[in-house]
Amino acid sequence: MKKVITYGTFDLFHVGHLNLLKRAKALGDYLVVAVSSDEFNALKGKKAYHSLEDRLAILQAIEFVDEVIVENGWNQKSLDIQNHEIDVFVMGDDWKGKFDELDELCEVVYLSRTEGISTTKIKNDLKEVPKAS
Ligand code: C2G
Repeated sequence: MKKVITYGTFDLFHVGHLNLLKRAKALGDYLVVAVSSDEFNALKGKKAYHSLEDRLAILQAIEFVDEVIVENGWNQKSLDIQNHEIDVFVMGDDWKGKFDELDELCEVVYLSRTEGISTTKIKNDLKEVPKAS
């Protein structure tokens, strides 16, 4: 069984996240998704709209996601890869080059991001919507 892992906040879940997860799963047979805790997001300078509990529930409901774990910090990836016997580490290419050192443990793949959508764009676009009178 070929195991794949990917990491992210997955806040305001959108088609860019879905495309990434679908393509990550297509690289193997089993997909582990590590979801950033609220505390770790604070370290990343992000504040998710949805709680970790809700973000975990959404990912667990995706049929092709096989396992969901929590990401508590930058440095757990190599341990996760070893503990979960991961064959492929996947991230969107906004992270290209950032995790190359993991290629000592498994294949490292950066997939192109889905253009035109992001959690930040959703938040900004909604700010501009005139309030219903
Ligand atoms: N993504 C994408 N296309 C988009 C938006 C996001 O392919 N339009 C990908 C990102 O490249 C990432 C994943 O979806 O691989 C999750 O994105 P975020 O939730 O923004 O995660 P991020 O804050 O990048 O956290 O240790 C790694 C970090 O936890 C990654």
